[in-house]
Amino acid sequence: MAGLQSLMAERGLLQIMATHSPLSARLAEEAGFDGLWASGFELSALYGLADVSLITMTQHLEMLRAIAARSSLPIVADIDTGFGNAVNLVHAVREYERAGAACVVIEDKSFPKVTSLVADGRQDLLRIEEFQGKIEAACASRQSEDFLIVARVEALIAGLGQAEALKRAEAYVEAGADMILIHSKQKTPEEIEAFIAAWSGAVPLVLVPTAYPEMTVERMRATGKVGMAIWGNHTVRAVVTAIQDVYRRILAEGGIQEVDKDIVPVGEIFRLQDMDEVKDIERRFLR
Ligand code: SPV
Ligand code: MG
Repeated sequence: MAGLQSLMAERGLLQIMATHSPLSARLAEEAGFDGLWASGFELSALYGLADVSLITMTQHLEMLRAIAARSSLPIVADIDTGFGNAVNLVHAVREYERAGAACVVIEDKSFPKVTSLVADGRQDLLRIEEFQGKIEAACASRQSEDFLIVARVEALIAGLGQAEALKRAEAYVEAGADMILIHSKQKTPEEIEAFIAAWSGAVPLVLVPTAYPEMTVERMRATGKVGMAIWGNHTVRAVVTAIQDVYRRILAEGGIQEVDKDIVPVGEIFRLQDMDEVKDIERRFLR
């Protein structure tokens, strides 16, 4: 599998789709995305839980391994705060690299964290030096240079302003980060565009434009400084939209007779489960 650096060199901006399951990963690959975002928010939602460090590393890793087994796309692993301090992070980096991730994204919040996009969420950041230590530890504990360490700057989310965000991003690059994920929850792209304009371009940026959807692929490409766009929670939101609609209709329409034509046939699920291969194995080897 090509590393993310070489994919970026070849394709420019990579589009990375959120995933919470092997099934959604497979659909993202078939749709043509460049990579997968193993999102903590999506997996938390799958468990019906808030994204506040309740999901354990083991749960997240287990899902990532299952995803890696069913998709050949590079996986960008959202490891939140790294599950603790530099000691926990070293262990996490080793485990995620071994599990088949292409990259880890580590955010500069304290553990336990609060999800970034919620209004009035508690957003406590680590001291810059402490997070630099974590980034250095992460870089020192990877096996391959192709395994990217992405530092996620939450200063804008915490309302600390551009100067603090830039100071942190520069400090994290100095500590060895391969890319900077700069996150914002403003409803329009201006805050992020101001950051991008001020960014030296020492390493490429990663954006998660969930809160500011007018930030199109074209607009990100035009900056020349964005290496990855993460569509952060569009899989779980699409799933919830579809489920709510079908459930409502089955009750309102008195059965499944109307929705049947509007949802994929069972055969499509068989295809995604590789049932043809199962039949082939049975034909050849069951005696
Ligand atoms: C996630 O998808 O888990 C993220 C992105 O970290 S966000 O929830 O928008 O902060
Ligand atoms: Mg997350």
